[in-house]
Amino acid sequence: MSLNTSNTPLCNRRIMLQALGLTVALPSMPAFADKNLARFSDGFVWGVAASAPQTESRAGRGRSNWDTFADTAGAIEDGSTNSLCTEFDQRYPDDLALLADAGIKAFRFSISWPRIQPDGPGTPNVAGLAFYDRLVDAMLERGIAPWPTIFHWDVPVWAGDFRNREIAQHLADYAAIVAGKLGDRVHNWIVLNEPNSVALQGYGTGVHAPGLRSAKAVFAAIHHQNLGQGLALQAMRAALPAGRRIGTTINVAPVRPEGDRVENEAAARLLDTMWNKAFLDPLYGKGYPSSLTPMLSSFVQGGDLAVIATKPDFLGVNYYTRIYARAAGTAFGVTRGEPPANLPRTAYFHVEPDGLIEVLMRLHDDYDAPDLFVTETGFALDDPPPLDGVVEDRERIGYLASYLSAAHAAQKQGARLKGLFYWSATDNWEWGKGFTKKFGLIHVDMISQKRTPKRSLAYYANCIRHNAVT
Ligand code: IFM
Repeated sequence: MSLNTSNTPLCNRRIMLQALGLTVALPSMPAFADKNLARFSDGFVWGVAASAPQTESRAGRGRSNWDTFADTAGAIEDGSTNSLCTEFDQRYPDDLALLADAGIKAFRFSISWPRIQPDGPGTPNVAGLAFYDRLVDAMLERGIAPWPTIFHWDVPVWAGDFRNREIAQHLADYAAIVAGKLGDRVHNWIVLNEPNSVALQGYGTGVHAPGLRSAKAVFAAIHHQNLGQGLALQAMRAALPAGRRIGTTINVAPVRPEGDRVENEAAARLLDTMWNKAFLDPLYGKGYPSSLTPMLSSFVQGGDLAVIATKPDFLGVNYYTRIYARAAGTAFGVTRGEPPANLPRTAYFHVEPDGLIEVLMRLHDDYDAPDLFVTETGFALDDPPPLDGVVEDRERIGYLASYLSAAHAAQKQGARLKGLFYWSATDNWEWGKGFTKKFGLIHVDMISQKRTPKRSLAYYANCIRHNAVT
């Protein structure tokens, strides 16, 4: 089945998105008169996001779980590996210059754990820390606030995996080292990225590292990531100067039943519990959902839930699309179903801007109205090749406008939304999909490593200038 929507006329998509109650400006249309712009609150943080294992090369770091996975025949869709990615570790000055020119105010990147502790726990790699030192300084020099994520999925091989409880303390020790080194200049931190993706896709469906397919391993990975999150947050608070903010990021998705089969409704409730509530509920002091207790009880020790409930200063939300659930004879009784056929689709996910309002309001209503940042949202498209120094990605602009409008609508409805980071700064290595999915505001030719800005970067720059959806 083709996921390409490039044949859908822009005007049809605009009508469809307007039907969802969202204001959409497509690039071919004149911008709203200034007074009508949907403005965000003052101080709204406009950023871009990326991660070390998707952009940095392997040079100068230890081996990771994702190296092992990527080197396994057949694991990566296009047969690529992560050995070079976008060579961000060498080329970051060029990337930062393009982002600074566009007025990007914040860069969410991740620290590579195997670069800091290549061979084992304890003493860190001086050269690895020095690299992030330079990177942070390079951002600050260009007026870009660094927003590091401590753990964006790359585990050093020596640390094992999340079936084992010890990894939680290893993660906290590593987090404290990084916070101690960069905390004088870095004001905002994110501990984990999407522990739900790691648990379900890495330990359940096996499409991500470490490639396991085991229900028991999923529950171990849920609990040991939650525990590592709490321990790391405590260790970082102790290592950082006062006033620093530490959040954590979860990929929060509304889960809907596929079609109208009644058994899919229970499947959707179960998937919502595992995907969203297994992480959010204990983080906000509600403990684990009771339906999961039997599967988690062998992993939970006295005091764990109090550690996990260490409250972050903000919650990072990655939102791309809703998830559809279908009842199935799998170990979990549920599998991922198909979205309604009429939804527009990018080259990867389908497009549901109103789901972002749903997510942000749910977090506001159910989890103590936390400060929220959309730490990722973005669109993989089959972009045209660069022509005369630019990539004309008009479709991305339309989708981005609709998601920004949704974020704005949630802010108007009371969600304490403080910023948004587009995924991703550049095209990069999309895990098991290799280089086939291109999310960037900047095109990267993966052979020559040449960077070319896309039209969407200029669009995003314009939104930043007006602090509004334009
Ligand atoms: O590329 C990923 C990122 O690493 C985590 N969130 C989803 C993105 C797109 O699939």
